Amino acid sequence: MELYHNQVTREQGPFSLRMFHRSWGILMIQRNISAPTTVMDFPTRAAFEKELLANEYDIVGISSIIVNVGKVREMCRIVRRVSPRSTIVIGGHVAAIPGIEKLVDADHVVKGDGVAWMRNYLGEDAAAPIEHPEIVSGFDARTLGLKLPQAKGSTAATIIPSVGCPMGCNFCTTSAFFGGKGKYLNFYNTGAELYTVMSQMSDKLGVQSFFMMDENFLLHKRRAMELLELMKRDNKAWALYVFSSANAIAQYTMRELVELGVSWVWMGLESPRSSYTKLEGADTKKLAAELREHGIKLLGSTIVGLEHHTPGNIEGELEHAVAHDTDFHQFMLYTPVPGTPLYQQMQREQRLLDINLADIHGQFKFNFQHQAISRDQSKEFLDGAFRLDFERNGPSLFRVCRTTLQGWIRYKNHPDLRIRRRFCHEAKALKWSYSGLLWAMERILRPTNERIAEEIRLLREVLRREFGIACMLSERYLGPLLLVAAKREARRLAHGITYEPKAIIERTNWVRNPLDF
Ligand code: B12
Ligand code: SF4
Repeated sequence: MELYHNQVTREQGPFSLRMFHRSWGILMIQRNISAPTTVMDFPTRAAFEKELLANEYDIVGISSIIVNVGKVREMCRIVRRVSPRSTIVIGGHVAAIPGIEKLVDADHVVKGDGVAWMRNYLGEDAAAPIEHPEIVSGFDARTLGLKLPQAKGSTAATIIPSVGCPMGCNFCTTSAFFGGKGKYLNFYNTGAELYTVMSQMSDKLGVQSFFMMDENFLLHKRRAMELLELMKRDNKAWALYVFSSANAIAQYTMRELVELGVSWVWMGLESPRSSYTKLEGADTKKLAAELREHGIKLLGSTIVGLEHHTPGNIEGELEHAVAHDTDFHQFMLYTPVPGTPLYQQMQREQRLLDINLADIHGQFKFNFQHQAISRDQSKEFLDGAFRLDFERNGPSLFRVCRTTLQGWIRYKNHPDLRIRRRFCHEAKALKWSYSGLLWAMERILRPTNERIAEEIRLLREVLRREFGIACMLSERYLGPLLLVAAKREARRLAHGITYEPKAIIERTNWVRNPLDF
C-alpha cells in the first residue's frame, strides 16, 4: 500500500520515503450513495468475515486492481460462505481482465466509473453532483527509520477532479479503463467547482496543499486558470501536487505555474526516442531543470524495455533519464496490461507470456516476449535503473530539500504576498527538520558515496546561512537521533522487514451504531 517505496524510492534503503494511502475509489463511491455503507480498508480475512457475520449486507462491493485478483477470488468465496444472500459486485481495474467473470464468483463486474453504476443500481440519481470525501493523501509516513509526526493539516488532501486521460498512450491502463483515447470522466468540470471542493477540504482538514489525483491536471488549462483566478481573488496560498505530461506543462509560463501553486509535478519522460504525443516538441531535460529552479519538485517517470530498447542501447537511455536529476524517479517496465491497446497488440502478435496476473505490475519482469531483452534481463535493467539514479543523484529527500531551497531563495522576497506565503510555508520543514535529516544522511553516505555526501554538506551550509540557529538546533538534536534510527532501519530492512497498514473501517448513513445491534 505504498507508492514511493514500491516504485520510486525502493533502492534508497533507509532513506526511502514510506507511507500508506487509502483506497480512494471506494471512498468516493461511499460518499455518493445514500445507502448505509461500510468501507473496509486493508481488512484481514478474519475481520472481513467477522463484519459479514455481524451484519446482513445486501451488497458486498469489492475493489481491486489486476494484481490482486487472487484476493478478490478468495473474498468472493468468503462472502458466498458466510453471507450467501449478499450480491457481490466487483469493480476497479481488476474488471479489465478478459474473462474475469470466470475467474471470480461475482454477480456483477463493473468496468469504468463505479459512482454512477452504484447510484443506478440503487435507484438513485446517477447524474447528481459528485460530493468529495475528505481524504488525507497519505498516512503513517516514515523515513530514516522514524515515523513522521502527522499534525492536522500537515499532509495534503487528495482531490480527484477526474478519472481517465484523453492522451491514450498505448500502455496506459487508466486511460483505457475510462474510455481510451479522447475520453475521460470529469467529476468537476470547471475551476469554480474545483475551487469549491478544495475550499471545503481546506476547512474540514485544515490543509493548504492538495494532491490532485488527475492523470493530466495541467492539460485542462481553462479549468486550471479559472482556479487560479479564484485563488487570487480569495488570497489562497495553496500548494498543488499534480500529474502532468510535458506538452501540458508547456502550455504555461513558469510564472503561471508558480502562481497556481504547482509545487510538485509527476511527469512521464518515457524515453528520448519514444513517439508519445505527450512529449511532442518537449526538451524534457531543459524543462526539468527549469521547474526545479522555480522550486517545483519533479517526479520523472521512465519506461524500461520499450520496443526499441536493446542490451546495447538501454544503458544510454537510462543515463539520459538519470541525467534529468529529478527529485524522484519512477522506473516501470513496459507492460502490456489487460484492457490496454498494447495488450491487444501483443495478443495479436502472440507475444504474451503465460504469467501469473499477480506478477503483472511493471516492477518485476516482462510479461511479454521482447525483441531483444529477455525476461530476466528486464529485471536486471529495471533494478539497475533505480540503483543508478540513487548512486548518481543521491537520496530523493536530499533532492527535494535542494529544490525547495531553490524555490525559497528565488521567491522569499517576491512582491506578491500570496506567493511568498506558500514558499514560506514550504520552507518551514527546511528550517526545522531537513537540516537534521541531511546531517544524518551525510554521515551514512560518506563511506559509500563521497561525492553525494559532499553535495549534502554544501547544501547544509546554505541552509545554515539562510536559517541560522534553527538549522543548528536541528542538526544537533534531530541529526543524531535520525542517525541511530536510520542505521537500525537499515538492519531491519536487511532482515526483510515490511510494513503493512492497519485495517480501517468507516461507516456512513448507519441509523444505529452497529455495535448496538
Ligand atoms: C492511489 C494508487 C495506488 C495506491 C493504492 C492505495 C490503496 N489503498 O489501494 C498505492 C500507491 C499503494 C498503489 C500501489 C500499487 N498500484 Co496503484 N494506483 C493508484 C492510483 C495513482 C490512483 C487510484 C485512484 O484512487 N484513482 C481515483 C479513483 C476514483 O479511481 P479508481 O480507483 O479507478 O475507482 C473508480 C473505478 O475504478 C470504480 N471502482 C473502483 N473500485 C470499485 C469498486 C466497486 C464495487 C465498483 C462498482 C466500482 C469501483 O469506481 C471508481 C470511481 O469512478 C492509480 C492510477 C489512477 N490514476 O487511477 C494507480 C493504479 C491503480 N495502480 C496500479 C498499480 C499497478 C499498482 C501497483 C501494483 C504498483 C507496483 N508495481 O507496486 C501497486 C499495488 C499495490 C497493491 N498491493 O494493491 C495500476 C493498476 C493497473 C491495473 N490495470 O490493475 C494503476 C491504474 C496505475 C497505472 N496506470 O498503472 N496504487
Ligand atoms: S499521458 Fe499519462 S495518463 Fe495520459 S494516457 Fe499517457 S500515460 Fe496515461
